[in-house]
Parts: sequence; structure tokens; C-alpha cells
Amino acid sequence: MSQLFIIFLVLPLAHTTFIDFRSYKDYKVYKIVGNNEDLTKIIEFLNGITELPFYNVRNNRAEVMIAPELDEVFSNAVNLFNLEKTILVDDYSKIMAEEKSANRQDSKFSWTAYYDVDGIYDYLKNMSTVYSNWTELVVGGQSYEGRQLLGLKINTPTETDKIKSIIFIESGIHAREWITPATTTYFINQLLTSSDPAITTLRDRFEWQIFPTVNPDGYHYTHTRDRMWRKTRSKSSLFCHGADPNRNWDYNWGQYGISTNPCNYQTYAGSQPFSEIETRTFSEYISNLDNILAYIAFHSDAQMLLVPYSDSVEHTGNYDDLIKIGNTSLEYGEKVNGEKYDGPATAAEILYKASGGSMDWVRNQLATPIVYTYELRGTYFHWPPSRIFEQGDEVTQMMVGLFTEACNLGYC
Ligand code: 0X9
Ligand code: ZN
Repeated sequence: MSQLFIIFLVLPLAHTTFIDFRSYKDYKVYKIVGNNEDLTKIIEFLNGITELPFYNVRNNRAEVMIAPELDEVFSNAVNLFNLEKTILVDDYSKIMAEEKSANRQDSKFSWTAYYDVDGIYDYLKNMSTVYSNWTELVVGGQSYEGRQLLGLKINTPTETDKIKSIIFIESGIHAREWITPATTTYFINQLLTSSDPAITTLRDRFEWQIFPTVNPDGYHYTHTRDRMWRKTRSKSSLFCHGADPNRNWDYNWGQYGISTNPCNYQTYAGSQPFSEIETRTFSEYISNLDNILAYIAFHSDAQMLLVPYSDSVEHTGNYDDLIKIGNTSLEYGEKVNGEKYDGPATAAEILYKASGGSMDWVRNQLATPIVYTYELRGTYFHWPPSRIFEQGDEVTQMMVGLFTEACNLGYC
């Protein structure tokens, strides 16, 4: 009994005290099929004895990442419920190796490698000097470890003094979703350098405020310590860190799809709404902007387009327009690589209910008419660096489609 007690006591600590880069050697991703209730019970049991780096339960199927030392406990739990498991990923470290090998092979910023926060910020700084007449660095907030939430404003000169509407892009709020900052800087590069009239028109018509990595501490941590980190890096309890910055906004905070356990790897909502300095300062920054026409958040990797609100199946406000605009956006995107996305729909309908997300707060607090969350593609947050451009081009066309239809419907 005392041995069991020690195992249960030590397991959670084992995951919080490592100082090297976590290898994920022999970590498996399993699929279990069963009813949502049983699956949730298994996940809750495992979450009670350890920190699961990744799990989700939806549509009567669960995907869960299991450390080798937990394999037996996991198998027993699955057997207890008479369920079957299949292996989706045999060794997550092999997937990670593919990302690293191509990482930063030269000193010039590119879209064939993933960059840590300093590399991304250097790129933004560099662009603000190369295109100094019509771009500007903007600081959207601060992080727990003292980093800035840095963005680029793009506002080309016009012949009239008409103030342009703002299109606001938030990316990388979840640290491990590496394809989102990469795609966002790709899109910035398209706006700055493309001579395609569809893209230059899009650029010139609006003021853009684009933030590639709004959880910079978490993102840095995924590059230096733990690839599966998702949250911020604040101190949440004696041994645990971080809150889910997409559960921490002050709209229906703490209601659905959240954890109240500070050690939960994924969805700890924080000690109170806006407990995290990142969401608090960023929401203040956004509130002070007049004239936001659109707020777009990028996540991965569910491959879908979500509309507000995320914790209700109710269709509100201009839902019909958002569906129409979203469909055009997805049609434009599909032309690039033939990839179909689910939606547009509410998260509650096609993903799961989740409260306290940025998109819902923006929609509710600021009444921003066009609000979307794009879930990009990937395999458990991995995407080969050699193929970043695929999603970069897809997203660029999705943006062209989105604003073509929005303007057709009279939003511009
Ligand atoms: O759970 C989330 O926050 C998002 N999915 S992810 O796999 N990238 O973590 C979905 C976000 C849905 N939208 C809001 N809750 N605002
Ligand atoms: Zn996410």
C-alpha cells in the first residue's frame, strides 16, 4: 500500500521537475472508442494520478498520450471498462525528431523550419524596418516571464484619409500549436511581398494587426523543455505551472471544457478570469482599439472553422452571414491543396464546449462582427517544417476568400 502511495505521489512530480528537453521516447498515442462518459472517466482517473500531456474526448472516441511507465495502468483501466484501444502513434519522439532535423539550418528566417520566439520577433522587427513606411511594431501585452506580446501593424498609405477597419489576428495562444505562428508569419510575408492583386488588395483595404505568438513563454518552453506544453508559464500551485490562455478570458469563465486542477496539462482555467498577465494585458490592448472589423484566432490541429460561441449550440447575431463567409473562405482554401475543413460551425456542435476563449470574449465584449477560430492541420500538433508553405498558402487564400465574401455582404 505504501509503495502504491509513493508511486501516485511521485508520478505527478516526475513530470514537473525535469530540466532537460523532455524526450517523449516511447510515448504512445492511443485511440479508445466507447461512450463519452466512460472515456471521460478513464481520462479523469489518469489525470488524477499523472499529468497527461495530451488527451481529447469527442464523438464517443478518445485520443490520449500515454507515457511508457503508465502503459500498464492505462491498459488495466481500458480493460476494466471493456473497451478496446488502438495505437495511433507508436513513439512520439520520432515525430518530434522530424521537426528538429530541419530546424533552423541557416541564419535567415524561412518557412522551412520552426523558430523560437526570439527568431519570430527578430523577423517582425526586421520587417518593421524594411517596410518602415507602412508597418509598425505593436506591443499587445506582456508575459509572465517578462516578454512582450509583439505584433506587426500593416497599414499601407491611402489617397483619402479614411480610417481603415482593423483585421486582428491572434496566433499561438496554445504553445504547442507550432504551425500557427509559422503560418501567421508566412501570411505576413505574403501581405508584404506578394504582387498577386488579390493579396495586395486585401492588404491595402484594411489595417492589419497580426500577433504570431501571444503565449511567448509557453512557446519558448515548447522549444526548450517540453514540446507538448500548451499553457502559460505562471506559477499555478506549489509544483505546477500555467493556465490555459484559451480558457482564461472573462466570458462564461470556468463553465465548460475546463479543469480546476492547476496541474492539469491542458485546460486549467486559471485562478480567476484574466488571472494570466498575457490574457489580461492583451484583452486591454484589444479593448482600446476602435474599429475592429474582424478577429481571427489560429489554432491547430482539428482542421475546422469555428464561429462563436464556443460553449453553446445557440446561433446568435449574424451567424448566417458568418457561415456564408466561412464557407467561401474554406472554398478558397480547398482550391490550394484540396483539403476540406469541417464547419463553419460552433465548437459546441463539431468539437466540444469550451468556455473562456478569446474569440467568445471579443465577440461578446466588443461586438466585433466577424469572429472566427481556424483550427489548422497536423498530427498531434506536429507538422513537417518542409511543408509549412502548404498551410501558409491555404491560409492566405482562406483570408482572401473570407474578406471577398465579407465585402460582398457589405461588411467592408
Ligand atoms: O480547446 C481549444 O481551446 C481549441 N481547440 S485546441 O485543440 N486548439 O485546443 C478550440 C477553441 C474553440 N474556441 C474557443 N473556445 N474560443
Ligand atoms: Zn489551440
